[in-house]
Order: sequence, then C-alpha cells, then structure tokens
Amino acid sequence: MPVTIDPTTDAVYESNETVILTVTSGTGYNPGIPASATGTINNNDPAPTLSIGDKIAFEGTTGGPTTNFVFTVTRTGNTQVAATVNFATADGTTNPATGGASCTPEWTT
Ligand SMILES: [Ca+2]
Ligand SMILES: [Ca+2]
Repeated sequence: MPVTIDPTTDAVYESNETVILTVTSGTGYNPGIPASATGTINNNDPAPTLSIGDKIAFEGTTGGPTTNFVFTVTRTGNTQVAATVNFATADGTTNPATGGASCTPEWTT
C-alpha cells in the first residue's frame, strides 16, 4: 500500500533533509524488519549569490580625516545555511592605488 509524504516546496537554499516513516504496532500484524524507512528530501534551490558594486569617494586631506570606502554586498536568494564570506583586495588596473591594496576589509551586518 502506498503511503505518501508530501515534502513542502520552498525557495530556500538548505541542507538536505530526512524524514523517517515507521510501521508501529497495531492489530492483526507485527512490524517487520526493517520497520522504518528514511526518505531524503534533496534541496533543489541554488546557493545565494553575493554581489558588490563599485564605489567612488574623495580622498582625504593631508593631516585631515580620511574617508572609508564602504562597499555594499548584496545577497540574492534565501538561505538557511550559515556562510563564511571571504574577501580579497587587489590594486586596481587603472591607476593603481599608490598606497597598495593593503587595506583590511571590515565586515558589519
Ligand atoms: Ca525548492
Ligand atoms: Ca530548498
């Protein structure tokens, strides 16, 4: 006899999930071996993407305050999976920054 379990459709990137169906004791039969089966629900949604836009700002004045470049990273897509985001800096290709690209990204949420 078919026993149907309908997984809920979603649009969230997540780990695969499992469900266990077990035949329990009743009248007129005994649970067999195995009496349990595992169904695996494979996630079919893609991992979210992170994108970043260009930034233009004025340089500071000698002896005066500097202006941080605050880039906005945008996540597209829902997720239930924790992510560790890595960043890298490099000299630009057009008129590379004379101070080098030794800046350290700071992450705030
Ligand atoms: Ca889905
Ligand atoms: Ca999903």
